[in-house]
Amino acid sequence: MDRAPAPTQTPHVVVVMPAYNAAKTIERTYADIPAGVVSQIILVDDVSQDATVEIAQRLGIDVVVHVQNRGYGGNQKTCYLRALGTAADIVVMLHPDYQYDSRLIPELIRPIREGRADLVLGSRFLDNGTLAGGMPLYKFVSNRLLTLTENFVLRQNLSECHTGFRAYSRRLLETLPFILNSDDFVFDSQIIVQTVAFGFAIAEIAVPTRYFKEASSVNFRRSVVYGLATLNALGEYILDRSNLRPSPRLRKTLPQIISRYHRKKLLRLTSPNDDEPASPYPLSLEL
Ligand SMILES: Nc1nc2c(ncn2[C@@H]2O[C@H](COP(=O)(O)OP(=O)(O)OP(=O)(O)O)[C@@H](O)[C@H]2O)c(=O)[nH]1
Ligand SMILES: [Mg+2]
Repeated sequence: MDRAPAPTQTPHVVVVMPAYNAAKTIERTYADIPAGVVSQIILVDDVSQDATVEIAQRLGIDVVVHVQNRGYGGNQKTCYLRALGTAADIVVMLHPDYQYDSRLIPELIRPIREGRADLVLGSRFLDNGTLAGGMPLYKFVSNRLLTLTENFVLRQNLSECHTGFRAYSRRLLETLPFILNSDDFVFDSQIIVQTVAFGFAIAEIAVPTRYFKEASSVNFRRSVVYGLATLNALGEYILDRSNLRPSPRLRKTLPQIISRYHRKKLLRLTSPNDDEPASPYPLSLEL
């Protein structure tokens, strides 16, 4: 895809936090978000069994509450729909478990601001502190192997495809049909595959690795399921590109799969045939 010209004005940056039992860490995560860079913070709670919602509300964060547990990917779908319902130019996904250093948000969004990329990944593998930061050895090895496979299949040169600290341009979120993705953790891998399939550029910045008890709930079994599901997402890409099994997830755009009525309200990328003007923000949509 052609690079968008570098925006001259300060972009409207919205941080979304997919939350699940984040009461012990949300305050620290919030405190580190740099003032003056972020216009709005949205937390989507996926039926936490602790005080996540109350604490987030007290901090002044915009909170969306799921009444049913939807999973990590389902949570992100609500995050991005909500973000698109605001005036966001750039959307940052930040885990509320204090695993990623939110002070790096200005660095994370820079490649998008400069028109160099539409997806930026905060990589824990660009410096040498990954194991020292506490990443379990089995996660380190499987992350490396999966990332190598993803680079090979997707023809990329990324150091880590499995980070939870990411920035997206609005036009990327308005294009990828992310609501067709999994509700589980593999959502993150599917977004990368879609980003490549739709021809957007990916950039990386280095972020420190930070593991501690509250920051990590994914155990060995869930990691294996995630790894296999990621390989499946790559298989889907290969079959689609070779025309053996076309995949709507890799071909249909978001405007093609949401209703015309909502499309006009939610998306800035309106089609030339759309006659009515887009509605003003804010809009509160979820699946
Ligand atoms: N919606 C939802 N979110 C979850 C669930 N389990 C974990 N999360 C969220 O998903 C994110 C990632 O999960 P973590 O447990 O932190 O994963 P991790 O072990 O740190 O993963 P790695 O960094 O890859 O090692 C966090 O923001 C959690 O709040 C769940 O069942 N539902
Ligand atoms: Mg974590």
